[in-house]
Amino acid sequence: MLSEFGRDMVAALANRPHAISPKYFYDVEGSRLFDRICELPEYYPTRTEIGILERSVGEMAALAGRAAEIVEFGAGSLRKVRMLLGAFEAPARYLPIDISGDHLRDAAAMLRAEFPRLDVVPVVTDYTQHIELPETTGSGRRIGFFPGSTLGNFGPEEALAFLQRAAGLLSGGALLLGADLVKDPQLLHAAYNDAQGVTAAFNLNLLVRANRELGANFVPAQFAHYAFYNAPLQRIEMHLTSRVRQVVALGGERFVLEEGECLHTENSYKFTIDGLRDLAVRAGFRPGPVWTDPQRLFSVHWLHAP
Ligand code: AVJ
Repeated sequence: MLSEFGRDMVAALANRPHAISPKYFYDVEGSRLFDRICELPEYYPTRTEIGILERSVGEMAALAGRAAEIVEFGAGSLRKVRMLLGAFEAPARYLPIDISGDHLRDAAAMLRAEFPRLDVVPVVTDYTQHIELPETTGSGRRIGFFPGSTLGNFGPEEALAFLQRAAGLLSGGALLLGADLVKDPQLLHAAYNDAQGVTAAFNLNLLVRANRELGANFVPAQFAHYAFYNAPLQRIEMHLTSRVRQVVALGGERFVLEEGECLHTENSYKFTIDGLRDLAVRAGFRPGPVWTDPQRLFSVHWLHAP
């Protein structure tokens, strides 16, 4: 029996164009490589968003009010949410949503130790699907937190559908959303083609994971990391390009990859501030303040959920 990853990888190899969800990047090694990406000189989003939060978390805290419940979509590193938990007035609950149960348990334990008065309620689920949350405590507003521009992994329709569901879950509260901005293509290109090759290793690790977890026989050295900015579609595309004609065995089937054929592994959409606010309005939010850095590389949006 193949896992969801197995079924999606078989479908990716069987269908043309070959494409798979970027959610499969994040096994233990993939998460470690992503943490290294966030430290790279070329990868500006993480440090820029942290700078924005540092400067403006006081204003965000005032908007959130007392005893807020923070719902984080995809609990990656705790660094950013710690900033909110430290600045908000007596936050009541933290509900991190993540597909990795192990990761969530570790994160929950750390935060309980650091914030003894905080009720930490991990929710193990795939936030790209339907989400069920426990009842609110009714003490304060429910504030969603979706940093890092992870929204950019969704296509326009999926992003709209996600935001519509988030608006429903957060009704009466708000969503605090990080969105990477459209900018000079050279800066975007460099951020996904770093000199140390960490992004390449992150992309290729998908094949290593498939070999280990699915018994596939990918030879990572026979694939090239290929990332470029598709300006008309406002997105970075990441692919793994077959360097030679090769045959891959997976789940009892064999798939031919021609020389130069691509497996599309990620889209990372970039936004304009107005484009993001329009999208939020269509999803049922009422846009509030937007914060950016002086170079306008990245944006953080307060979106009221009526
Ligand atoms: C986690 C989806 C925001 O799109 O920049 C980083 C993932 N991929 N380098 C991004 C990623 C390659 C990242 N997100």
